[in-house]
Amino acid sequence: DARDVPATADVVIIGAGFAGMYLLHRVRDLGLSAVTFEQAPDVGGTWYWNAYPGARCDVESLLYNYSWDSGLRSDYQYKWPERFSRQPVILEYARHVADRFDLRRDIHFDTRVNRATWDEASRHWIVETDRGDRVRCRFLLSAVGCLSDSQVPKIPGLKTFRGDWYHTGRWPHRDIDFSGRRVVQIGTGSSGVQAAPVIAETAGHLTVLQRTPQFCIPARNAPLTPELVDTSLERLKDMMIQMADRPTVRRLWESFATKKTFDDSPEERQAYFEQLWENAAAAFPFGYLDTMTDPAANEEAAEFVRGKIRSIVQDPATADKLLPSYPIGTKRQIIDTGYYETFNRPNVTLEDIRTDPIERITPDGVLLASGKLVEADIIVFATGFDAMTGPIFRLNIEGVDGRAIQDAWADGPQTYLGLAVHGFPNLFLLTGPGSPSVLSNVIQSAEQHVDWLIALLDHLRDNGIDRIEAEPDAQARWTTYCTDMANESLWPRADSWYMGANIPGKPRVFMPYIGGNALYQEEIDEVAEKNYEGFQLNGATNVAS
Ligand code: NA7
Repeated sequence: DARDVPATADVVIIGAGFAGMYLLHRVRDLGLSAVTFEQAPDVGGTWYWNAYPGARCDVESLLYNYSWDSGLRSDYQYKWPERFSRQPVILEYARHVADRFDLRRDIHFDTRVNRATWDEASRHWIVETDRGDRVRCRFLLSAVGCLSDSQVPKIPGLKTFRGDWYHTGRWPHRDIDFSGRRVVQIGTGSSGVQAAPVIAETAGHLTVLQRTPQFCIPARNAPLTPELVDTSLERLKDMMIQMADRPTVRRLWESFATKKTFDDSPEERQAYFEQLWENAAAAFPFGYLDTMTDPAANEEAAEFVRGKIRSIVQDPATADKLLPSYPIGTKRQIIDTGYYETFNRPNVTLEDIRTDPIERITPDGVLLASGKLVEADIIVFATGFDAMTGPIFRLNIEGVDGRAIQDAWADGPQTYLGLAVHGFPNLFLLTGPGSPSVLSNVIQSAEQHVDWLIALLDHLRDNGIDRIEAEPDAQARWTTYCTDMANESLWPRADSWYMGANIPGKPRVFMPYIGGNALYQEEIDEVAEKNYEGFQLNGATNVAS
């Protein structure tokens, strides 16, 4: 094999997105040997795969980048072209980081890990790939991301379709020409809401098939002029501080708001919602302290947005179909650029497939239960991901006594700190279930996990410890704690991917930690300070490597 994959390493890292790249950099600094496998032909993770039209980050560019290298951050500060970066810009940034820190020499691209087996005798993981590689390592570090297992729903007849079809999360890296063509888009999450306005610009006709209407808040994207950078940095300063240094923030929503919904008079409330509509973007549901906890308060915010939809969309029947009914903020908050306006175009139609579901796909398009055939040259699946657990299951991890992680998590994911799993020693999950990653700026979450993990690896080495495993009690306590915290809020009330609700048969468990990065930092630091309380640390009885 000319690929030169070492047979042993201290660490195997899976994934070269933003979590994996930083991890590789730090692991090397520690003087440990690392092998990184990446299924894509390049770095970037999510930002490699989601190359669909309109793909854009919903966190501001000035926040959505690494903070661990001040030179890197300041070099880029005035380079981000827009307030919210487009996918190619972020991918370019990831490539720059890989080159700047010479990461590529330890990354094996186009290589998917398809098996990882714990060997108790030697206290090693044995990692295998689809290219026939086999590496023994002490620590297995998964940086596979939360939204990387794209899902094309099992709709009968897709194979018979005569046109082309694509999933937003596996978009080809070439131009797809929509001009004059009949496009059917299935799905109206963040991806669908970004894609539809862009596809509609050139398509002959676009039909959006909507299962659940969504609340979208205007992104207010804009070019980042030097002046805007300066004012934005001033505006975001608090947020940067809150994320890093404000452990007094006990809950995510407390970082943004100071007052409750009914503290304001109806007129004050209306005026405040207008302000949030103009400025808040994804923070809209956190404008008041109680939007995410009190159903009546939530309904005020929701009804305000419904009013906006009614006023933007000209055809009342279409506007009606677009009105969401779940508590606002409990599905991932979507920010948009011209989504509702798109339905005012003459070449765009909305079909409500909740009332008239998809029957099957035919050679000519999508057939609905009513017998209506929506003709298509191209089908775009913006149907999302098997979130959080999907990418981990695809690794086929077998822990102590050959137990598969799928079996350990049959009733939903159980972790300690969102990082470790009982029965799977020396395995760490970056941005895993039970961590704040998907309810935060995921780059910050990844940095938080990497920094903590690097300190741990250092500690283990210094103390000659070659086996670390989450204790079952600590894991049970953490899982219950996360669930209880979520149940204080309205989050579990929506059928969201946070709940596993988008995947047929997936256990309905609220997977993320909703406390936010600051509280979480406090908690994981405390565990470290107490000599990694909740972990079983074994002495080096068998240092075989
Ligand atoms: P999402 O947010 O999971 O959205 C997927 C969309 O596809 C959503 O509208 C789903 O409707 C719809 N969907 C999923 N399966 C089907 C089937 N079988 N039939 C019809 N419609 C379906 O994924 P995105 O890629 O948009 O965004 C993922 C995250 O990336 C996002 O939250 C940000 O964090 C970035 P549903 O609402 O389930 O009824």
